[in-house]
Amino acid sequence: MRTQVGIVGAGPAGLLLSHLLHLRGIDSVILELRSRAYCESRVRAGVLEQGTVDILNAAGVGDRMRREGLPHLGIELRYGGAGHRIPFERLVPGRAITVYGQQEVVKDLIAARLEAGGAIHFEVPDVELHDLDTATPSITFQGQRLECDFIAGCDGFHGVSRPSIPEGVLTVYDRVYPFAWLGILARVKPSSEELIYAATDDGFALHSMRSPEVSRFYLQVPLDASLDDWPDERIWAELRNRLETVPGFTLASGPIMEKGITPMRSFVAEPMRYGRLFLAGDAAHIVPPTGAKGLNLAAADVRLLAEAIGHWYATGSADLLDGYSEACLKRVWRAQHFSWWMTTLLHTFESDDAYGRRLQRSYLDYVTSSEAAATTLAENYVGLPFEPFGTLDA
Ligand code: RFL
Ligand code: PHB
Repeated sequence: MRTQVGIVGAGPAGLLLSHLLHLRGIDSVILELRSRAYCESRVRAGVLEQGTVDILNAAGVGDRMRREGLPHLGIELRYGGAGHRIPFERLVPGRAITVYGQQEVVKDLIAARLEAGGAIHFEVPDVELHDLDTATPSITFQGQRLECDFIAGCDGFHGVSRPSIPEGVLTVYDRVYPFAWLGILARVKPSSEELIYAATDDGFALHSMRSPEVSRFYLQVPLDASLDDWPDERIWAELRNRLETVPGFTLASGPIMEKGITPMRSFVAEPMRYGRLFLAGDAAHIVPPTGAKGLNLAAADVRLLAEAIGHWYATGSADLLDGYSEACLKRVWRAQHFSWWMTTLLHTFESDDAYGRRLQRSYLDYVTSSEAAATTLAENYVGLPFEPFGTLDA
């Protein structure tokens, strides 16, 4: 088998890349470990930056997102017995976020790829990458060989692409946090119109949503927490404890449809390239979800990768391919800092002494009282504008 771009992974990065390449007349084949049903039901991110919404709309896959997505013009920071709104409409006029589940983005992209005759192979277990430092890289799986001009490693943090790069090529930067997030999806009307990021002495909680009937919540839990320790009643009690901290707010509960625990980690591998293999999305970098940046970074990476590969086919020049990693990493590091900062601002660190807790409180007070500090949060949260790259405008 032969294709122009072999893509490992049918998450948001791989699917969107395949679609953006298709719009440029470039052929690709996606190889995915899991089933289509699994990919379409994996509950993860929910917050799309303005730039991500723009990419999906420009690519013609934004119809359902425009109908069902929930545009938000602010978030609430809740601590010390009061709520403080960060008003995007005043601080970053014209920019907003859209709450639309990652699995809905994945469904829309899979549908668009299949409708356009795109090749996605699901349930492919034994992908291996070969000859990455030559002009004829290839992928083998289930006794078959896929020959490519380029390979895109879009297979997430635990995929095969990054480990296929020889030892010594990548520099890895990472930080592991001493807690995890327990996330639930519940069939209940959201108790708030906007997302609530709540910092309490008992830990962080987040109130998010997916639709007028479905809410999404997260609780900071110990790193070694197990779902067995968290029956539904305990989850609701702890959510009430951390969210019902302002006068007049009561949290509605309902049947829990999904539960999961995610450790929190920051990670970057540089450069995001080895020969003809290009890494994109979680395969190259992950952030703790407090800043809601992971999916958005994946979309920003493949926007540049599609442009760089398109430029190579159109002109024969490798200039943009050579600039890909550096261009991505600039945005990646800004998001790394913002995600670390939001995590540090809002979580309880057992290692913190009383002095550390007072510093945290002082910074929260600053962010919620200073226009300058609130603008810093707002412009990072809604997503900084793209920089020019090739023919792509800012
Ligand atoms: P994905 O989505 O992990 O997709 C990788 C795909 O590769 C497949 N794969 C393989 N395929 C073939 N062969 C192999 N050997 C393979 N190994 C793996 C996998 O099955 C999968 O289908 O990576 P991608 O495309 O880079 O997308 C990244 C995002 O999924 C991720 O960054 C976000 O979900 C992070 N994230 C959030 N990001 C946001 O922008 N906003 C948010 O609000 C947000 N909230 C979150 C999050 C992630 C969370 N978890 C569970 C990690 C909330 C949570 C709780
Ligand atoms: C979500 O709705 O899943 C979500 C929202 C905001 C975050 C992380 C996750 O920071």
